[in-house]
Amino acid sequence: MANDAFAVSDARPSAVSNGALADPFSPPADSSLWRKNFLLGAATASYQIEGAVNEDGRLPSIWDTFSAKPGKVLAGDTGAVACDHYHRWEADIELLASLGLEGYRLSIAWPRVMDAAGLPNRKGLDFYKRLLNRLKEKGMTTSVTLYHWDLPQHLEDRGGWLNRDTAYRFADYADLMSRELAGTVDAWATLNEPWCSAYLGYGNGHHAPGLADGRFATQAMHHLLLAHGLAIPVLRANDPASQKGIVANIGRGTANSDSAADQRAAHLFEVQHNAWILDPLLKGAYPQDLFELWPGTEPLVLDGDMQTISAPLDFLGINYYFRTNVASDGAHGFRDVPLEGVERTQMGWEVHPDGLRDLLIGFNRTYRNLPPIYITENGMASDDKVIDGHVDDTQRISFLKRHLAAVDQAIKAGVDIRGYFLWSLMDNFEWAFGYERRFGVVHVDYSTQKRTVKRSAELVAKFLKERKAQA
Ligand code: IFM
Repeated sequence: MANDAFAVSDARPSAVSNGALADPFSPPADSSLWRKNFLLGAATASYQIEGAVNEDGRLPSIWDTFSAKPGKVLAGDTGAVACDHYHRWEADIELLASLGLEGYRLSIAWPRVMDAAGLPNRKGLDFYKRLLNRLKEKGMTTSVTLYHWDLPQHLEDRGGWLNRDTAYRFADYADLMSRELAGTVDAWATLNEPWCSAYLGYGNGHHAPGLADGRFATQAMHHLLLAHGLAIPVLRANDPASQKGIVANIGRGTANSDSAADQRAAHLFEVQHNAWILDPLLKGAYPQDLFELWPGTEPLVLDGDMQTISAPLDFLGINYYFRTNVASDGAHGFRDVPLEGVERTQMGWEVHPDGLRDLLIGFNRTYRNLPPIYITENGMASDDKVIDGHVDDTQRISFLKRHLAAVDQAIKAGVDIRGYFLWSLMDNFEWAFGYERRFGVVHVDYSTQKRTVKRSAELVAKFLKERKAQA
């Protein structure tokens, strides 16, 4: 790891004056995290953990197809088995509950619950019913994402997100799920990270379905957002007591210099990463700067679409991981200028908690109608090893502590943030990086499926126990 600045010092137990060990995770006494109504949970996603891709009538998804193609995923890994959560879900929920986590964010595999004719697949539905019922028995707050990238392959065969019809099929799927699962879901998120679905899936081909054309990216985005907008009233009608929202991954772009060109480059980075999604949702229009950055990529938008897309939300889910330092590319765009000597994770992503704080505060200024926020993902990958039955993930402990401090700072600056989900509950299939990159607070040995609670999870559990015990 090219990283001397890696600040683990506050993540290691150190002697304090009375001889006790300082807790390297516990937030300071004045942190908003001590508020009992600040939800702390963990997140996962269907294709990344479930496995059982051919069981009980599940249809193929675009990720089954994509990961089967040589060279698309590191080491040729696929989600065929993953964490075998489809069979081990009961033990996994016990583990989640044993950590004292209060919320669980999961996603539903669309190809598991609906057939190609749009009819329900009972066996798939029953899996999620059992899962959600058990979570509720455990007193867990449940956050369910309808689409975390595993589009049924039969829909991709008809154009996927380039086909407007997929948005209507998504609304049908949302209808089925909210009729079947109403009462067990506290929060519905329509989409996870439409930026990744559109840009990585259709813009540069790094993700399924692997298409690479800028015009595809913007059109796919429009249909994804339309799908979201069509689903919201359906979810409201079928499950009025629950919260409805969407999850966006946001990126911090900083300028490599004070020059106007580099400042503009950083602005454009954030336009394509954040405003591309948040402006249509919260302002009902695409940012015009986007089409200066990507000329000729305006999507086909029909009358009424933007109104559908900008229907009010109960919450906005925010996923944050890193910052990107950029400079002008000398034309209309930006280029990455990776900084030297900064702390990075196993993904090579720069650790930059201030980026999360600054973006949250900025959104609160830019969008007058910004709904309450949940941090629906935050975490990091490290090459964790089990040694004598333990995983001492010191960098993650420090990472989480610093990002939670950034969340606290944003709350103190007036942003309405209601909770935080660790990404991820357990190591899992990290998309194009397969199983090499470990994001979990629980380690998974993929040869035995043994779960080992990492030190980070132990410390989160300790904090939650202390918080619960407070008057
Ligand atoms: O693993 C992913 C997750 O599926 C979506 N958000 C980012 C995570 C880390 O890359």
